[in-house]
Amino acid sequence: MSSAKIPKITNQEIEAFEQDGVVCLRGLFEDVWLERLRSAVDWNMTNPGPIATNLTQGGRLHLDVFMWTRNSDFRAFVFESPVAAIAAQILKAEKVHFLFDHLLVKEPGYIKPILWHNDHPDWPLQGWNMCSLWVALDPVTKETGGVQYIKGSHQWRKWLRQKDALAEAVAHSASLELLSWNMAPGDCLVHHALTIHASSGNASTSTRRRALVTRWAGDGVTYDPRPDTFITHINKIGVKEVNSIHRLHAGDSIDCDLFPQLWPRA
Ligand SMILES: O=C(O)CCC(=O)C(=O)O
Repeated sequence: MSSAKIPKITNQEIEAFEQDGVVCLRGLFEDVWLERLRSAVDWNMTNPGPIATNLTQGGRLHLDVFMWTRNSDFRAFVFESPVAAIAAQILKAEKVHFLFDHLLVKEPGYIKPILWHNDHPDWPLQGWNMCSLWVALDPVTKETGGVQYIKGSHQWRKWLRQKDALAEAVAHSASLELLSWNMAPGDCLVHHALTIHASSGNASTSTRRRALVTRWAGDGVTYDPRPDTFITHINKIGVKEVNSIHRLHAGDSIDCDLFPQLWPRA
């Protein structure tokens, strides 16, 4: 059991998440966590995992996933910080499973946008109660590549991938309301797995944009090993936890070592 203080998410914040598909929660993570994560990010950028992505276009983009299986600081954040308790409150869940962590570093000058999409299509899961917690490790503005969301778009229940031309067309429809926030380090966005979102590159010449995203499933989520999800390249991460997912069948609950249940805490 962790000694981390558990922040109370208000009913208003939970309602904003349910209605808008995203909410910005302020100042939830103490500096000690942020410092620990920034050091872990530095480590990860010089020791990327087997399915990390590094692109250089102007500046550098560094993406990695499942760092918790290889690094004790990322693991401590997931298992011991308040993230699981926050996800449980937002999803009003009796229990939550951790899905994976996802690091997105946009260095100054990186120009390529992340196009409109939502997250669920890439996950080998079925169910409604899934969200991501996007934690800012730097000050974030639209200029440095902050995320923008289409308000209420989770309610459309559409799956959109970045490659779908439809996603761009939909996002540019004049009648839609976009949501975005300037953020301080330690602020956190929580978005539903079906909320459509995008971000620009990092136009700053000096400010980094490091974000750690953790992805969560609440009640009623089941396994759905569709071939067009991350399940197709999961073996490449080469860690023992992966074996556990291969014992699941379509429709099973997601109790396995790769998706540990972290709320309630053991
Ligand atoms: O960090 C970004 O710019 C995009 C984040 C994103 O697409 C996600 O968290 O699903």
